Amino acid sequence: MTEQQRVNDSAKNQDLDQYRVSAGEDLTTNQGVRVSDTDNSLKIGSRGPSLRDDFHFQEKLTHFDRERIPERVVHARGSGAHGYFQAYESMAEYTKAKFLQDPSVQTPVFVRFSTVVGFRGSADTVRDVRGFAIKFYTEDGNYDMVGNNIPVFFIQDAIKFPDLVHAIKPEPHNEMPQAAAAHDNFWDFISLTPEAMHMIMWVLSDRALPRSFRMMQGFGIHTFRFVNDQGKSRFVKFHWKPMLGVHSMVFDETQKIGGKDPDFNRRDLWESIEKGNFPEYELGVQIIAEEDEYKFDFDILDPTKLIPEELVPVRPIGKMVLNRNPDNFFAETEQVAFQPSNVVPGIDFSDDPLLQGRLMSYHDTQLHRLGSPNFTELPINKSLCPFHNNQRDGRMQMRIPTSTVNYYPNSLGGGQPAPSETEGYVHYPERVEGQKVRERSPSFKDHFTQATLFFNSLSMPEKEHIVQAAHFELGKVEDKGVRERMVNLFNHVDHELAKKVAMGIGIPAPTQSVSENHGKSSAAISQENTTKTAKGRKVAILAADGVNGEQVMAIKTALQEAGVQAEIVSKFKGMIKSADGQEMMVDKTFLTSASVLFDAIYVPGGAQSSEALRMQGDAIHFINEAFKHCKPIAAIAEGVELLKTSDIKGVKLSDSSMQNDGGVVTAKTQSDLNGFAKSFIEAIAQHRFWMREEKEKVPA
Ligand code: HDE
Repeated sequence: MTEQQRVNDSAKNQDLDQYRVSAGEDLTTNQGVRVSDTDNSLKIGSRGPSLRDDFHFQEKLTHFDRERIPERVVHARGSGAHGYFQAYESMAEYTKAKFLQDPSVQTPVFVRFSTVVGFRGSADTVRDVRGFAIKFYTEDGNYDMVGNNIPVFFIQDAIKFPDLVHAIKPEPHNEMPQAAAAHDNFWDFISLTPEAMHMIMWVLSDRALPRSFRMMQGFGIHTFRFVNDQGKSRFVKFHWKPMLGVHSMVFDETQKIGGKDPDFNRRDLWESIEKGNFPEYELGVQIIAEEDEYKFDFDILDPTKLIPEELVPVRPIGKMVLNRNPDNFFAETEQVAFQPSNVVPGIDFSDDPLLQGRLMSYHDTQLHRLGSPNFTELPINKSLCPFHNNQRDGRMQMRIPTSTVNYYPNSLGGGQPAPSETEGYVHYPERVEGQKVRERSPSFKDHFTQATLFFNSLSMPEKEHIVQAAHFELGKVEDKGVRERMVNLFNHVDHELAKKVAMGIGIPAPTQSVSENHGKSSAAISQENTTKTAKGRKVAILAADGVNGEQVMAIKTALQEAGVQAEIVSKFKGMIKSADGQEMMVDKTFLTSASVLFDAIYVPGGAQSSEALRMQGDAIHFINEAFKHCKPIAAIAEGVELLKTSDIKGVKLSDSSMQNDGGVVTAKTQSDLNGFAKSFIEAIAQHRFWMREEKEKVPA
């Protein structure tokens, strides 16, 4: 079966088909009455007052007046995609979840990626956590895995969530800043909430600036349970690993993209799917036996902790492929309603107090947002398997229940619908005892060991990015007391880190460390250790009339073969003519694009082209900026001469044979175009050349 057939064959796709409507031919009212004129309201005389008789005008405006629903209180900005999940092998030993039994079964999924803090129209590339929510339409009902791209959370108890969100959202008096944590209220709250420090380290790291939704991890965060058909339970943590590796951008770049293309991540997801470059993620699990619940030096119910992969390896159990864009943003991506409480037999909850609160909050928020308990009947939310119960009426009931009884038990309806003795969901009969208390477990008290573990696990450039991010975030905090308290908290994580942070935010460096750094690390945490591939990247080819056609086409073809998209960027849209007379289409101009929207740049030769670009400040800026952001740059022949006129420093440019110095691949001649392309593609796979950051910065 081809991928396209598979997409069309998906059970959910077929299910959605009954709801799809085309634009139609004749314009009608919502009652189906054909409309004769939709541009002029009904009036007495062409300059006279409008008439109440104009039912079309009234319907058109009143519908328009009600077109907005409350945006999500968090995760308002999101992008969705359809796809499927397929298990690698049967997981029957661990769980009876039907979608994890048979490796030949493809379970339809709908995924929504999101930022957390910004409003629905905010920029994609802000420093923030990303939501990673999946609805599995399984044969046993819908299962929602509502996770994030960071494996831990800010707080340990759901009762603090409104405070956290109030603090991070724009301030209440002036509604500033938008989609940013860099303000007094947030850091005030954090400086008084030491349990957040592990999460804060992740949020200040490159993880909060994903290059693409296709290149970020997902985590269930909480500990859940797998339960098999014998009723045996094991604890489980969920991980999604992107097949393209985990990659990020630099903060300066993301801030610029916020203006150049606020839809950057959404567009990337959409275009990749349209082009058939389907995003893929592997689902992995960490499984912990019940008897091992207490064997760690942290509590597995504490959502501010991860389980290092060195202690419990992640076992890959299946793959998710996203292969279809939604037909309609509102009907699907906006109306989709995720709930961590949507589980299927074989998956159960733990007593994590953050998870426990979420089990209530999501249902509540959907009732508010979508306005009726019948939101489960919206096409995107409807389970693929039938559902029957006596919860019937309420706003916008879409179905027509035909049974004359609506209660249980009944005899008049043949006793149906009746609970299923064999297939019904049975909650894991966990034994619990204790007194009612408002307390935090003493096992939740250590807030710094894993924050330090995270910091220790990073490469030098990643550590440096944390310091810079802290300088930015806390640099925007007016209140000195808040900044002092934050330095104190960083001092609990790592003394050297605290000193560096203090230096940039006008606070005296702490003179003593609070506790010795334990020196432990976990390799899986650093993005340096991720999959590295050129696949899925985007390259700008800078060119003007007189460019060397062969040098453009040969490299473009090689890039495409490696799964890299290449676009010609020039001064004007339209066509340029190469030195050998080929007409080449310009994809973007220096006005409609920017280096920040590409992963790498290539400057082919051609004396006339090189000279024209030299005279264009925008072209030179393009090169400087890409260099500043540590991106691979390739140039050949006269293209190398152009690089020499830019501000890039500290790398050797070829005067004879081909060379790659710190991600700048240059060749004086085109004697080995294949080798040149290979070297450039290897550089693209490296993603960034951080050593440039240690040197003097290029102005851009
Ligand atoms: Fe959410 N969260 N959350 N959250 N969350 C919502 O539900 C909430 C938390 C996450 O694309 C809301 O439908 C509480 C952790 C995602 O539609 C709301 C707590 C994690 C999405 C809500 C948390 C998440 C949401 C707002 C503290 C990662 C977007 C709109 C206990 C495991 C789903 C909505 C989408 C959305 C409540 C913390 C992930 C208000 C009370 C931890 C991915 O119900």
